[in-house]
Amino acid sequence: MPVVDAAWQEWLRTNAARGCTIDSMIDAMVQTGFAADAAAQAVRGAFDAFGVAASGSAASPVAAGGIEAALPQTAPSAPGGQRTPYAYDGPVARGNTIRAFDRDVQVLMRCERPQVIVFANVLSPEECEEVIERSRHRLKRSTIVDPATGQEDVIRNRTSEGIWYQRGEDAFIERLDQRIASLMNWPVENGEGLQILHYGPTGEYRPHFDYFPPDQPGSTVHTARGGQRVATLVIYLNDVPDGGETIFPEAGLSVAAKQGGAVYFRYMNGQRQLDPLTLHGGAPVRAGDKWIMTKWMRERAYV
Ligand code: PD2
Ligand code: ZN
Repeated sequence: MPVVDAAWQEWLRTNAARGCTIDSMIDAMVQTGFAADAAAQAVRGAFDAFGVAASGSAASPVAAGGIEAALPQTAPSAPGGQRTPYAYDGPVARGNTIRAFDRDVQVLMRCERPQVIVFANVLSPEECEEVIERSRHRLKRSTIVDPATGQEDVIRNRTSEGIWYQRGEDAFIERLDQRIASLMNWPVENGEGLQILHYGPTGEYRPHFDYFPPDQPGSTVHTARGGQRVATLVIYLNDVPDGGETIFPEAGLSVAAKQGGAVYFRYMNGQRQLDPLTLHGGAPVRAGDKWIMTKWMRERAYV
């Protein structure tokens, strides 16, 4: 089930302020997968929190002038006013083994809706160790993009520390960039720099979308360079003894963190539709710690 994250908070605030009715907002949330009681609680909470006078049912006029109640704007999980179902396509090669630049990578699992592919052997154990050792002393508390402003903030939904490597920063990073681009079958210049994240015990990343919500004003800051994100590859740099899976709550899917393995998911297709089924998160680490390396690909060159 979806969660009332920062994007939903913003949606609740804006639509309450626009004069939408409680009932119409609850309906919109239920249509995107919320349980009715959870939606009712979130909407009533928003009217209380933002001090907006509630306008009752969808049939009642909203304002003193008798104006019809505004309809809620598109919900965060139905991006861009998308009416037709998401059309699944994808660039990743077929087959059980994929030659990715300088390495043979095994395919362990493919899911069609959402499009998720699990790989083994993307990095060798030695390469994983090298990335961890290079990064260990440079970690900073992770930030997240505030959808309203586009600014990067430390937010409690993500309890991890991280660093970024510029694309092609040195020969080692460049080789990894090339291998990943080859595996994702997307131009290397469309990739953001690699991000390394470390989660300690209990560390987690609550469910979110990796694409920038088109309806949020803050997204334009991020899509100005390279356009929208289209796909993600999360590579696991160590084995996590318990917890720390990458979860896809809408698909009922979870991927365990195994050293050198990776999970790929694609959320923007060739028609520029966005796939809300790619809601995903990092489950709490229950034992040990968790290191990942993430590559986000854009629609155009990210320069
Ligand atoms: O740590 C993860 O498994 C994870 C899950 C979902 C990381 C990210 N998203 C991310 O960095 O976007
Ligand atoms: Zn993510």
